Amino acid sequence: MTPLPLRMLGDPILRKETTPVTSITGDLRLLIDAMFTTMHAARGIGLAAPQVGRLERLAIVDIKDEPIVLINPEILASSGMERDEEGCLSIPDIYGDVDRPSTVSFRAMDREGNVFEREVDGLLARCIQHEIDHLHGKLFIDYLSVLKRRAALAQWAKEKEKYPGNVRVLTAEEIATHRHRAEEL
Ligand code: K1U
Ligand code: ZN
Repeated sequence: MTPLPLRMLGDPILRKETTPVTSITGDLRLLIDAMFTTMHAARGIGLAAPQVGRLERLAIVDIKDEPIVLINPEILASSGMERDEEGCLSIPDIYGDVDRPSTVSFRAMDREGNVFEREVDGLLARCIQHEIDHLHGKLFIDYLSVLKRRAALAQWAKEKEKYPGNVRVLTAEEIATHRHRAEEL
């Protein structure tokens, strides 16, 4: 499956609210598969539909070979607070420390349409919160202090020149490296 082009900071779709998914169709499953291919080729641990130009309320995460599909995810409860570094496939090479609840419980639907609930912590909790934010038009840079956000945006002003039209098309080399790694598993 071919990776999808990634939308970069500056593309208005990243600031839009998504629309809840009402039925699990073959097209939705194809989108999920294409998102996994894209996320793995881009070396990410999560990906939300707006990052590939879609407004379905859908995200995926994969930390340590545990792929999770999140359809219409919602946080039910959270506790604790932890500061850690985040990155974003839509803002490559920009990182920042973000405070987030360290443990969250959430409800979502999987690719079969089954509703499930889970409590998670650590990097998985952080990644799921980051992806749910994407589904509501929010980005990790929104949590930075005014000074740190200004510095991040100044750095991005240079980086973004690599992405004409606010789109990142993965190179054949990036895709081949991902294929090679996938075949080894
Ligand atoms: O949604 C995305 O943009 C994917 C993003 C997920 C994420 C990473 C780190 C913390 C929270 C959410 C990425 O996969 S960025 C690339 C990455 O693998 C990474 C970057 C920093 C720390 C850990 C992983
Ligand atoms: Zn992101």
